[in-house]
Amino acid sequence: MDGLNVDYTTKIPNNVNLGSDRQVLKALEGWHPGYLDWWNDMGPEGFQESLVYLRTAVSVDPKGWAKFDYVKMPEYRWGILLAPQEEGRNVNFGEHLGEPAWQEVPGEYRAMLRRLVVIQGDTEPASVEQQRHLGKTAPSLYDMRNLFQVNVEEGRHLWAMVYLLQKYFGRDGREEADDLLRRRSGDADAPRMLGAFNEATPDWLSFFMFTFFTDRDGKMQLESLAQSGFDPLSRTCRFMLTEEAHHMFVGETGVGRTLQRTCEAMTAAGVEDPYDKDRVRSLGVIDLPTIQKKMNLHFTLSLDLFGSEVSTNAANFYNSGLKGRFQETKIDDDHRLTSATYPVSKLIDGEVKLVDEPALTALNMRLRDDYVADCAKGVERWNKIIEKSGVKFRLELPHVAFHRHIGEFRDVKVSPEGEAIGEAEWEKGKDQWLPSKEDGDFIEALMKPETEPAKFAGWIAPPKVGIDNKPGDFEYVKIAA
Ligand code: BYC
Ligand code: FE
Ligand code: FE
Repeated sequence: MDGLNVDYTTKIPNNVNLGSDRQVLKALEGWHPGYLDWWNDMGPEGFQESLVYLRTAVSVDPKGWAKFDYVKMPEYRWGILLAPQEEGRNVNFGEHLGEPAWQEVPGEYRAMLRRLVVIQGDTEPASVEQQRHLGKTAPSLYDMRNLFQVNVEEGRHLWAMVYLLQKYFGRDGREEADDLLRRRSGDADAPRMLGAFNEATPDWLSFFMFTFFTDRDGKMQLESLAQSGFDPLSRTCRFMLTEEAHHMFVGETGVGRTLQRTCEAMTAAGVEDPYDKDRVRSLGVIDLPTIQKKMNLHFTLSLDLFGSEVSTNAANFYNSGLKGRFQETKIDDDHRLTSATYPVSKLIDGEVKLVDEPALTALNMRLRDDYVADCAKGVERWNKIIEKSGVKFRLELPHVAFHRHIGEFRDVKVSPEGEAIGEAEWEKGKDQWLPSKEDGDFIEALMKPETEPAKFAGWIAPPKVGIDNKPGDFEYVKIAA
């Protein structure tokens, strides 16, 4: 049964032959109740009894894995789904280049690999925790369904990492799996591991920015881990990436629809100046400069997720064959990087400059560059929406040195244009560059739920097409009284 179709006869749906892997099945079944407790406590608040039109994977075949139906979220069949094993797959980079990919954990890399799996696993439940209050302010049933789809899939991503921990890391793997349910986003004593996953996601514009920018870090990291010489990790990440695409779709179209609605309202009311905040806001839509500020915040929080520009951890991950580069196998070089260099941005005499560093230690920087290029394409698609409406405004990604907490720029204040500035200038500018308390209050006041089919809150345009080709008045969530 290790293959395309998913076995639904065991309690935990899977395509990894859990039925004949009793020990791992038992460990997972032992973890399951704690997971459900966590989901009920920390998952979408107020909607656990509602019927949600969700897709569930029934096969990992690219054409057939999505099946849509109404389910109550706690009854969603979270499964263990790996992309099919590729015959004769090798380690494709680092010291072990050309050796057969590992089906078991190489002893010497055990600790490093476990750490990577735990960090990846930790982000998944964290995002569910961050988003748990959003159901109550959903701008439509369509959006509510998308939120819940993202949430159950992040839950499944946690299962994916827990499977690796329990199958390949024995006792300490089981302890790590328990700890993944113990930490909490934003908790003072037991926070989630990475910075961005302890931030609040207070409103729907944040949610859309998060799924655009932070889930896109997820995409880049999963792409790098999908290159792993540890084959089970690679296969798991390859399947997770198929789900990730929908998360980024939710973010991109969510922001796009917000922009569209703002521009439509401005045009209809004859407001030409996008900076005339009071008039734009009086139309019940989010002014474009505020959307830019939200973008600045979520972009920079996500840049921090790439770690330091120069990192020996990253070099070690690569040398060991555990974590590759974005699209490693498509890159035309030696895949060892023993003598190559890569330009890294650094602060020198108050100016941001590119300095060549050994390519091995610059891998975080390289992945971040690939990420920024991917983000920039999405931002241009947003700009097209604004342009088409005739409104004169452009969104721009801020400089990578702006508002950073990790790496080269964490101790300096830099403007969105990339100029090093003093504390006083920062204080003066920050409310124009990042969402202020007042911006947050305004957006919060707009977040009135819309729960009637076919209706949308006034600050966001309806989508062009429904999910699963459903008509506009489809009841995506049947809210339990
Ligand atoms: N916050 O050499 P450095 C996703 C720590 S998102 C706090 O600079 P390294 C998702 C670091 O751990 C993808 N701490 O960095 C999205 C290290 O600590 P130790 C998640 C940080 O290790 C949306 C020290 O600083 N997956 O899937 O090269 C919804 C020095 O580290 C941070 C992964 O990240 C931070 N931001 O790179 C749901 C993939 N950054 O060792 C899900 C796995 C660094 O001194 N993780 N530190 O104690 C990795 O590959 C790496 O751990 C990182 C950091 C890229 C995150
Ligand atoms: Fe995920
Ligand atoms: Fe995601």
